[in-house]
Amino acid sequence: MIFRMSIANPLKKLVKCVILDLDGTLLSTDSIMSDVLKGYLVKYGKQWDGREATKIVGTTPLEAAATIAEDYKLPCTAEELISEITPMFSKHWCNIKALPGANRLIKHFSSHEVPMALASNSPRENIETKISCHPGWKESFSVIIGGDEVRSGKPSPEIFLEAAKRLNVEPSSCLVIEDSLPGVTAGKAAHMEVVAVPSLPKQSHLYVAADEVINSLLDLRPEKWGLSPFQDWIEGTLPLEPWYIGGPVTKGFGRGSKVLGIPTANLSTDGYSTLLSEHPSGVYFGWAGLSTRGVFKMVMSIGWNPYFNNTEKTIEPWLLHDFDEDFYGEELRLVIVGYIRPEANFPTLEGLIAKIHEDKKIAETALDLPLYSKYRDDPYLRSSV
Ligand code: ADP
Ligand code: RBF
Ligand code: MG
Repeated sequence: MIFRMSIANPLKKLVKCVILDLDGTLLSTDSIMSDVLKGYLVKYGKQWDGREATKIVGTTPLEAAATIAEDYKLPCTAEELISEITPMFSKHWCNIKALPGANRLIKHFSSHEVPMALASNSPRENIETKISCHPGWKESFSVIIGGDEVRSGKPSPEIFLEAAKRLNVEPSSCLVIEDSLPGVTAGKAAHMEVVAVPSLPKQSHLYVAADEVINSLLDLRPEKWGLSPFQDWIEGTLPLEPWYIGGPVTKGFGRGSKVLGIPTANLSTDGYSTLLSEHPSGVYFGWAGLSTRGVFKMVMSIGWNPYFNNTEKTIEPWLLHDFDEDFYGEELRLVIVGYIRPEANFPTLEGLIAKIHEDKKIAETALDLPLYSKYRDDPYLRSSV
């Protein structure tokens, strides 16, 4: 089937199948991994500092173990580390959450009969255990291949070539979706199309080999690859399972009103680090409740503000109402109901400002749709502290 292309979504290449990586692409394995390693290293009197994350993402279990054993000068071999850590890890297998957009993507491709393969460096048995905790996943994959079923794992193309063979398609008809650099290297070496979804922040510039780099699975546009587009976008917005965040309005960078003419009522991220890390950076919208002033439409960014390149992930809600005074310290409650776009960088400040005004229009209109307007009455917005 041929879909009409827009200028924003030109057709890149036609594919027939999708090959997915698991850890860091569909599952948020990294945070569980860090927790387990933290606990494990304590035994040796060492402290996990998270720096190794970039080095081990996408490597084989043996390579990852060797890196850790070496970096922390552990008195054990990589094999011993794996056998000690596996039982610690397996307790958590069903606590590994699906990444935002993973369930949506799997449902979409399986209902449109796009064959899907799962190709992961982790052993086949572990893959099976991890996906068994997510209803509907196992049945959606025509092919599942683990790192123990090939001679060499990613970055070798072998695992992807084997997946194409079992799917009975040419490698050039496969679209690989990967979060890691070794995975992207493997996909390109297999002569496949590769979409990178980096799992670690601020790394996208490293993924030059990928055919496209997106910020999260929410940004995947299957029609760019000749596949059926997602049908859940409504008037430029993607409805989400609502999520909630609140607290007293704090001082931000002091530039929203001054530099952009767009005030953003910042919330403290204390106590919300897990929630924030679970939501991809990007532009969202919803409803904002101020304890003494009422409920207002709201559009916001979450992230590092690429134009300003902040070091902290912040929440920047712009309430779509003219207030005649500041309201620092007041309790602000947010219900986030939809997604608009990933954060972007802009060549000029005017470009950024114009885009934020476009976001405002999109949010303002969309919030009148019954699907979003119903949350205006959510008791969370009006409840006192
Ligand atoms: P800061 O960097 O301290 O957040 P801003 O220039 O972004 O400063 O201004 C944000 C402040 O402006 C908010 O904390 C709030 O007190 C006030 N404010 C006034 N109108 C609005 C609005 N429509 N949306 C958000 N904040 C507003
Ligand atoms: N900052 C960016 O660097 N890139 C963006 O794409 C971006 N989008 C935004 C969208 C909305 C709706 C809002 C309210 C803010 C956005 N910002 C973005 C953040 C803006 O830079 C931030 O509010 C200021 O840095 C104030 O601290
Ligand atoms: Mg602000």
